[in-house]
Amino acid sequence: MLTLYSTPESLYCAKSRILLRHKRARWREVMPPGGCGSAEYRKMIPAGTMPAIVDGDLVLADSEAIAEYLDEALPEPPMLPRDSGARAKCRERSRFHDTRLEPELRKLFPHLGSAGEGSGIVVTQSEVLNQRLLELARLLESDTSRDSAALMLGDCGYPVSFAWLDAFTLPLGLELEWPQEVCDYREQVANHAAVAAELEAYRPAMQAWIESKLG
Ligand SMILES: N[C@@H](CCC(=O)N[C@@H](CS)C(=O)NCC(=O)O)C(=O)O
Repeated sequence: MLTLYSTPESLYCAKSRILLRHKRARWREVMPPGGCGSAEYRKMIPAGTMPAIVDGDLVLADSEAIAEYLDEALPEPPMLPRDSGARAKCRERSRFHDTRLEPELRKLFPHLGSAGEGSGIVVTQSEVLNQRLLELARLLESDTSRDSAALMLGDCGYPVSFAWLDAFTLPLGLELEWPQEVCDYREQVANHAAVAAELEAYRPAMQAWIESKLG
């Protein structure tokens, strides 16, 4: 059985679990030995990041590398389109999440409990995140190859990042404007059983983390 190294509140582990659930995979979850980033964990995973998987002899980190591997190892249902152009657009959507949207959300994590409405970081990140949401809207709008009924590899990071944005809005006083395209996309993705199940399981861990920071 596949092993997933994870912690309950890790956003990228939730991304991997959405994929595992959609593929109806069997897996077990363990915490990184010695904790995330520990010397012990780094002996196995040089970057020290989660998620990481062990599948037989294969030890693999990075949610995107894991997603591509799982889509090949567990081909049903396919989570990359057949057409090469559509496949590339799907990967572009995935990378937009990992390299453009989530890193801006991540900048808020250290400020929960200390920053609030109107503080510099919140004003700056509200602006940047609104820009990213607009860019995502344009990306979705211009992608005529996307099958809005199917859950694809490029969709798996978004539900959890959207949930974090919601959860941060009140305590931090974030001022977000959600473009209609993004709202529609969010609803389409959330309708998949794998996403709904992961969000239901993940939200308590996310809330517990937030409450631990708010004190
Ligand atoms: N690009 C990586 C990012 C993974 C990542 O940053 N994971 C966080 C947890 S959500 C982590 O391991 N943080 C601890 C660290 O960077 O040492 C991926 O997609 O797997």
